[in-house]
Amino acid sequence: MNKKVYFAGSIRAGRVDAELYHRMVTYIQKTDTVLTEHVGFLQLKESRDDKRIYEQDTAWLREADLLIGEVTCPSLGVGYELAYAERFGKPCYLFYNPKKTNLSAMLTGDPYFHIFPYENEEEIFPVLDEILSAAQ
Ligand code: 6K6
Repeated sequence: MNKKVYFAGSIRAGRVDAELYHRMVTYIQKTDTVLTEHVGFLQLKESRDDKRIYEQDTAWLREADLLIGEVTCPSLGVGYELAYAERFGKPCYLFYNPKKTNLSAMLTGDPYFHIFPYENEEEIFPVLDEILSAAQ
């Protein structure tokens, strides 16, 4: 309860799953704090102040209790965030739909990451409950 969650999902790499991100962020916000709720916004006001984005996001990663990512849409930014979170010892829980993507071996091959393949979106929410109710 009331964990600080860094939610990671594709932005410049494509917004095909933005509605799913929105539903996941809204679900997490029922019990916990999402530091990066903008990832789930349906209308993005894209900023080009990239230095500010990098500095804010890396500060939030250091502040977060855990990272939850939806990684079906491959994103360089999300990949960077995962390596950064691992470096700072933040637990990382990753969801993806294997019917839509072949996840990188750099994630599936790294036992640090907790990876949850799903076929239907409804499978995600009970797993989120378990993740968020576990003591860190
Ligand atoms: C404003 C509102 C929504 O987005 C913006 C401006 N852009 C970004 N703001 C904050 N974080 C960002 C932005 N662009 C990328 N990121 C971070 O990288 C997010 O935390 C995502 O998890 C990840 C996405 O990387 P790309 O490579 O797909 O953009």
